[in-house]
Amino acid sequence: RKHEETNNENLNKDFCDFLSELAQFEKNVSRNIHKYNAYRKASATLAVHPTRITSGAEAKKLPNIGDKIAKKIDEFLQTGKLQKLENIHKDERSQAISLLTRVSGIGPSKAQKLVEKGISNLDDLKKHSDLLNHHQIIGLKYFNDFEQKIPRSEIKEIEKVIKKKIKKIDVKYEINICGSYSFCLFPNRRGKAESGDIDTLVTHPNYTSKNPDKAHIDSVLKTIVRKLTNCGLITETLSLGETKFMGACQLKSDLPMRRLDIRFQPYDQYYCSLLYFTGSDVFNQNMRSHALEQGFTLNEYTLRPLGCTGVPGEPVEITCEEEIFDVINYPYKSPEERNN
Ligand code: DCP
Ligand code: MG
Ligand code: MN
Repeated sequence: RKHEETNNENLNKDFCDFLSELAQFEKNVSRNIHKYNAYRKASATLAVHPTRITSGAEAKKLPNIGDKIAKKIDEFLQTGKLQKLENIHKDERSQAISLLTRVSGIGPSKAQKLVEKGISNLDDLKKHSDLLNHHQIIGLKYFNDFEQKIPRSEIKEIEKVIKKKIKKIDVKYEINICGSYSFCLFPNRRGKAESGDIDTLVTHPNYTSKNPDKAHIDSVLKTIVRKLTNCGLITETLSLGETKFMGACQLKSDLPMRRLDIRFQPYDQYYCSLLYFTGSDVFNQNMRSHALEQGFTLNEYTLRPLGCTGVPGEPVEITCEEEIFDVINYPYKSPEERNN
């Protein structure tokens, strides 16, 4: 398999690490989504750069790296650290918010509110479970489990169970495990890929957005979740709607609980969903901006042309992923190449 042969060592991993940490800080503490995106994109650029960067000036020639990040690279090269991160590490409020956002279901805004109530660690949080919803309570319960990366081999096993159980309901279901499993996000030398969760996309030719059998669609995902719960794979439901399930699963009792996402999408929107759910998120952002430049709006459901007034027209009919790239004149990239 291609991903297992990939031998791209990230020669700029130390830069990527501090950029990712800065990104997380901007997202969770400062809540500056623009800076978050800037750091994420810079990190993604450096992660695939084939040579070791030796100066900020050299980095600045690459896409997504401007003056400020170039300066940080110089500072890191000269001092081995970043003063900005040193300061963040010393700041108790920042540390508390960062920790709490690692609980599944707790976002930056909730974390901030909790910290304002004097909650700064997981023990405090356990004592105040009255302030948490069901998702957050389960997120706290399985904090350590959910933090552990899932080996590719385990996802393969879970994939088999999911496919078998869903196909048993109806063989016409199409099931795809997407997200970071679909490619190697940051392949290491041994090609061991790991994922944060399991992203499952499900569709069925009888369900299209034009012919929505409302009542029936409503029961589809619930039936799937019930079957997967009854067979012991799904252990917790965090949220369950018509098209989106968030929960936990466990392959064997001696393995950690894993985060499982399932999406049920109409057949005619399947390829836009597949593209979206395959990611990465940075890749999606870049592709969407390119689509806009070409006069199209792309989201997880449809690709639509923008009229001169900027109003989206009827969705373009899409029958495979490649077609989406074609329509917006974007060079095709296989999932392995969609890291940024
Ligand atoms: N996605 C996106 N923008 C977001 C969140 C998600 O475009 N803000 C898309 C791209 C992701 C996919 O959904 O690849 C799945 O989301 P995950 O959060 O599960 O991310 P990954 O699967 O890529 O990484 P991980 O291994 O951490 O699960
Ligand atoms: Mg994922
Ligand atoms: Mn996910």
